[in-house]
Amino acid sequence: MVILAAAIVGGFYIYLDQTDTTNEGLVNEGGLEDKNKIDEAREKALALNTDSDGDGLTLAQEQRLGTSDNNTDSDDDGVPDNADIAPLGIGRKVSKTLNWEHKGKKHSVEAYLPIDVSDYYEKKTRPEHTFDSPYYLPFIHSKDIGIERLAAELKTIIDDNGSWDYYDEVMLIVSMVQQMGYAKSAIAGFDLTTKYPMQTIITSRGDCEDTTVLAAALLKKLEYDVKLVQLEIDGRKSHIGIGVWANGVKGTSWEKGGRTFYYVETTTPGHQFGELPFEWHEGVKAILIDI
Ligand SMILES: [Ca+2]
Ligand SMILES: [Ca+2]
Ligand SMILES: [Ca+2]
Ligand SMILES: [Ca+2]
Repeated sequence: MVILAAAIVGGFYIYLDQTDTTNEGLVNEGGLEDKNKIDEAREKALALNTDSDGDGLTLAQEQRLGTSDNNTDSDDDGVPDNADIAPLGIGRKVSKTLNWEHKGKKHSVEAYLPIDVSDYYEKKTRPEHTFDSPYYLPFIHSKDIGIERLAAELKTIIDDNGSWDYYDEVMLIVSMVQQMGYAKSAIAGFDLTTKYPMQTIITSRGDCEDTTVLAAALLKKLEYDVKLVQLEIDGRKSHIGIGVWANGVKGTSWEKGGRTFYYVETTTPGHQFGELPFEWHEGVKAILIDI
């Protein structure tokens, strides 16, 4: 016999379709379903509010953007999801042609510069300037898709010129940087506002610190053993260049960690591997900075 009954529980009517007098099973079944649904909704809401990858965007925000909550940089361009104006890698890009001469030959590369990446480096807060390794590392090792592609283009030029030796390879990269227009004070000093490599490429100019950071970043990406060389006269830090590991070259060098590093100037065209500009020959002290 089927008994239909209604009861008021907590102000709501619950209709009971009973097939036996105990009706216990059916009442519990309906209540359990509702409870499960509520729990499910609550869990979903909580999950939407979590930030599993810790990039500052919740799952709900990542879903709206189309990014992943298990990846802080969903399009792998070096810009975190929460700072990326094109987080899915479909942003605009500008191209910059870099022309220079090396070993009597003209070279040209088209630098790929995504706007979302340059925007990020433009807005990025800079650390307080110090003359040491921890300060320079973020500038040189920043994962920057524009610089990575430029390094790959330079590697192709090197590979296509099978007859070049180690010094020619290093100087192909350095001479590209040397031949960029440089800020007026390039050789005279620097302004303590370090540019990220991408910014120096975009403006194609910088002081000695900017060109040194750019050259070091490109050489490092191509796995050359490089240090920064901070030059001091009378205790005053006046100029900066790079030191590149080599054996038995003529020129100015210093020892560090059992290896010899030769000075390489990054600002002015024409300076060769191991050539310290004459301005820095008298009473100069060099500090080699690991990068
Ligand atoms: Ca997240
Ligand atoms: Ca993310
Ligand atoms: Ca990104
Ligand atoms: Ca992006």
